[in-house]
Amino acid sequence: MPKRRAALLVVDVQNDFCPGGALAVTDGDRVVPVLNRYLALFHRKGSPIFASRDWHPTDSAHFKPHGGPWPPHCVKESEGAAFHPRLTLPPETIVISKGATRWDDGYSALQGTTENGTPLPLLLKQMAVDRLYVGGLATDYCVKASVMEAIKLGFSITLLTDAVAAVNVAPGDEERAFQEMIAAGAQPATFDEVSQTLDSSAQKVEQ
Ligand code: VGL
Ligand code: ZN
Repeated sequence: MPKRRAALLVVDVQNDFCPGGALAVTDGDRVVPVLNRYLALFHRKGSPIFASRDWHPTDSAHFKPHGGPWPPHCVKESEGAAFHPRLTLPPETIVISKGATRWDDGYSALQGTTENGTPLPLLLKQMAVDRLYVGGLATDYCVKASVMEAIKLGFSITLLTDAVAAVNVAPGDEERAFQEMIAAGAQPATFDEVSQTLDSSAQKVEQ
């Protein structure tokens, strides 16, 4: 049997979703230091790391001026679409772009592709990844959409509850998003729990 493994998926930690950005999540940048700890942990374990980014064309139908619900944000190649400057992505990080065509909202990272067009689900299968540890922005949109789609596709999910932040268009959206993901099978965890789990599974392999 091929070796099954865990990977980290950092969702949309981009300037436009952080304070001062075009679609800022309240305190969105508070996820950065804790995600940096997860990034260091997965890097040290040699586990795959994926970072998704919203990567929209200027005329995206997902933008208000073109009939969508959102102010323009994360326009591909723009400063707003860049990863947060303090997010320390290791060099082996695989960047996944999504929402890159006019008609594609791209909420779920599982709809995204690598630079050369490989869809993320195909890549995960090729890499024998069976569990995704998911954190980032925003809990009630792209994190939720990514988690729900990954579960549908058969992946196990650990939701990094100390490394997500919500848009909260309506009060309580974050809480409802948590409930929906957990009801679908996502397992909530925080940094200490994840680091213990990864350390003990590494020991099991060695025995
Ligand atoms: C997102 C709204 C619009 C997200 C992306 O990354 O959660 N939210 N586009
Ligand atoms: Zn978007």
